[in-house]
Amino acid sequence: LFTAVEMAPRDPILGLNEQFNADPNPAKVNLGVGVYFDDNGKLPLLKCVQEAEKQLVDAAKPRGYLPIDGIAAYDKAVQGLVFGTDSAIVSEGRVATVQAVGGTGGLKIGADFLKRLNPNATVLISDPSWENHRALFQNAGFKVDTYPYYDAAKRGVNFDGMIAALNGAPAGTVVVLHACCHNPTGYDITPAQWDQVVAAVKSRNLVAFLDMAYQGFGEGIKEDGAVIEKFVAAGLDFFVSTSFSKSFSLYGERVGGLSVACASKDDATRVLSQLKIVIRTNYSNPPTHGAQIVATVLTTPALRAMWEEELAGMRVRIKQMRTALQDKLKAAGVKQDMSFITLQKGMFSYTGLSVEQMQRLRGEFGVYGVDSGRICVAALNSKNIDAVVAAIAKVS
Ligand code: PLP
Ligand code: TYF
Repeated sequence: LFTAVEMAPRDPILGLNEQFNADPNPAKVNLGVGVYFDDNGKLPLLKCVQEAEKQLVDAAKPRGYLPIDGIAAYDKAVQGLVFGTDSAIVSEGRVATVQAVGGTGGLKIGADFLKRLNPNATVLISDPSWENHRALFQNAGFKVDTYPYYDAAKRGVNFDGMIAALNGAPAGTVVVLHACCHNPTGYDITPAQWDQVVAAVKSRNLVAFLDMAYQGFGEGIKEDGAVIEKFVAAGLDFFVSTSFSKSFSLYGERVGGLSVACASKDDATRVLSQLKIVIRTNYSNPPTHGAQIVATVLTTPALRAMWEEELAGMRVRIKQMRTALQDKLKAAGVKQDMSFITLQKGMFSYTGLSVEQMQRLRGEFGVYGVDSGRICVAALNSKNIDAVVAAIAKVS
């Protein structure tokens, strides 16, 4: 049965992790995978999470099956975060939200539902995009193409190319958009450019699928979610996937969601019923623990305040690392203009370094980034930054 099974390629980013773990170099630094580490290089366990977990353990609740769409209080909290608790679309019941197995699970539920709804649509992802977008939508049965995004020469977004691609896309095309903190480049579009994207989606009858994996890592929870309001204000039906992997440092708990913004409560009710079929036929119902932590934190004012502060702490530390990286590279004699580092948002920086330079960083200095030139700024800290800067200066 299995003799003809071909060896599948490794995920380029997760594969890099394996290579890092196997490297005996004691000075090695992992800037590959998109994970936030604190200044001691440790994966944080947030205080708000520990506090919520204590409460949950003390309550010693039995573990029955959750509803197919997850914990109701969790879904409501996700809606509040994404659309605003007081928004009309939420109070009118026009959003269908389900708990999902991470942000990836949210994308996959949405992709499977869209495939039933719109089977011949093409999916457009940014060029470049998160490694998994293409494979996920392809495996859901879609043809996946790209819209221009990164302009290497300009060190920024090729917005003219992006908007032209959207304006040239046939009706029904699904457009996957990074709501904030673009992965892998770190370059976001401006609010005025978002207005143009919303207008193109509307006039061309496209389907927007917003991937929000880094809410709170750019400028703030509300600021990073502002783009959602623009799609709502335009009266569009659209999809939003949410991930709490990074913002709660709950990677392995797989906590995420999918929200579908609808024109009416009646639409939302029918959409929800279909999302539940997708879930039921995939994994029946979601796991309890992670979502219960997030629901507890988001609905308990003191814990929520604690979370917002801890999230702000992560955001501020990343920004400090960006400034330090930029300044130190200059001080180390790197001639190129590195001011783009502090213009980028979120966990990643496209450094503009070539494949050869990235490979030298890895081979000669044990500094692991992705071949594309992407480094995870959230893995820099006051102890490893000088070694990273010295290595980059040597290959520049
Ligand atoms: N979307 C983007 C853009 C990401 O960078 C990630 C990162 O992991 C995800 C989705 C998936 O999130 P999760 O780990 O919650 O599945
Ligand atoms: O881009 C990253 O590094 C993160 C983590 O298949 C990740 O989003 C990478 C690859 C993958 C799943 C998660």
